[in-house]
Amino acid sequence: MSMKLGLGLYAHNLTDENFRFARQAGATHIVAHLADYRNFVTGTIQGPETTRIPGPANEPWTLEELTALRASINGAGLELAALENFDPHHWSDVLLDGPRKAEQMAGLKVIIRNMGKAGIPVMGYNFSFAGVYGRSFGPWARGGAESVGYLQELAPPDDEIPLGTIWNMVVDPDAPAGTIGRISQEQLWSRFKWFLDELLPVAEEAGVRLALHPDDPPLEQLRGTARLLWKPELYRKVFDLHPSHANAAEFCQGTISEMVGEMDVYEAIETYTAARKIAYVHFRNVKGKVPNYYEMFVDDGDVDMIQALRLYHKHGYDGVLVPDHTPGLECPAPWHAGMAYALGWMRAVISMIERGG
Ligand SMILES: [Mn+2]
Repeated sequence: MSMKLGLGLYAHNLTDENFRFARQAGATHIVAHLADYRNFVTGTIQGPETTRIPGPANEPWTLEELTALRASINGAGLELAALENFDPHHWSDVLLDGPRKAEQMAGLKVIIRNMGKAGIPVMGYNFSFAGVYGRSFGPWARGGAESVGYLQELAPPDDEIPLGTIWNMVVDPDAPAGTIGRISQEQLWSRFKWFLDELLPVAEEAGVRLALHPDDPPLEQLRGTARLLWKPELYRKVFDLHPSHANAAEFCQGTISEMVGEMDVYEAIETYTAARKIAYVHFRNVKGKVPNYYEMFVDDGDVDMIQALRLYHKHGYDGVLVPDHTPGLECPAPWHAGMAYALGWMRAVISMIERGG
C-alpha cells in the first residue's frame, strides 16, 4: 500500500503488547502521544511503568529518550511516524505569552533538534488555549456503542480558563485564583506567527515537519479565547504565513467534517493533499456539525469514507492515516476492539482502491 496505516497510542498505552497489537491489526506505523491526557485529567503523575518517557514533564525530551522510544517501536516491526502534542509544561507560556516564553521556546527547539537526530519526522501540535473541552460521553454510536460528542445543551459552562491551566490540563497547581482572561483573534495569530517564526527554521534544518491539528470543538471562540483553526479554509491562512514544507497539517478529517465553513471536507482533502501539506491524517467519521455532533464508527457517519480515501489516493497521498478515536465495541476490551475494527476497515478499503477497485 502506498497509503500507510498507523495507530495512535497515548503514553500509558505505549507498551510492547500494544505495538504487537498494532502490527497484528495490519498497522505499519505508530503515532506516539507523550503527554498523557488521561493522567493529566485525573491528576495522576505518570510512573515509569506507564510511560516510555518518565522524565520531568517540563524538561525537553532527550535524544536518548526519543531514540529508545523509536527503537522499541522498530523492534516490534513498526515505524514511528510522529509525536503528537508537546507536553503543556513545555510551552504554556509560549501560548499564553507569559514570562517563561523565551526559555520554553528554547526547549521546544531542543525537542525538534532531538527528534531530527532520532529520525522522527513529524511533530503534531494543537495551538490552542482551551484545547479539547466540553465533550460529553454517551451510547450514541451504532447499536448503542459508547462514544463522545459535543452537544451544546450538555456542554459545561463556557467560563474563562483558570490561571495555571492550559487546554484542560493544570500546569501550575500553585497558581493564584483568577483566570487567564480573554484572548482575541489578533493576539492569537500574533503569538502563532511568533511560534512559527522561531521554530520553523529549526524544524527545516532538523528535517521535522510541524503539523497543526485543527481546534476540536471547532468553535470560533471557547472559554473567552479565540480558536485558530475552526473552518477548513483557515489552513490556507496558516500555510500562507510561512510557505515552508515544514509548515504542515495534522489533518484531523474528523474535526474538519465537524466544521461549518465555505470548504467542505472533500474539498479540504483535495486541496491540502494536492498542495502536499498533509503530514498525516486523523481518519474518523462523525454525525452532525458544530455545535452538535457525535463521533461514529468509521463506516457509519455523515462522511463517505470510501470517497475520502479515493480523494487522498487521487492526489498521490502516501503518508500515514490513523483512526484517531473510535467508539468502543462492547466487550472486555472496548478500545482495542474499536481500533481493530477501524484498522481492518481502513486496510480493506485502501487495498481495494490501490488495486483500482
Ligand atoms: Mn484529531
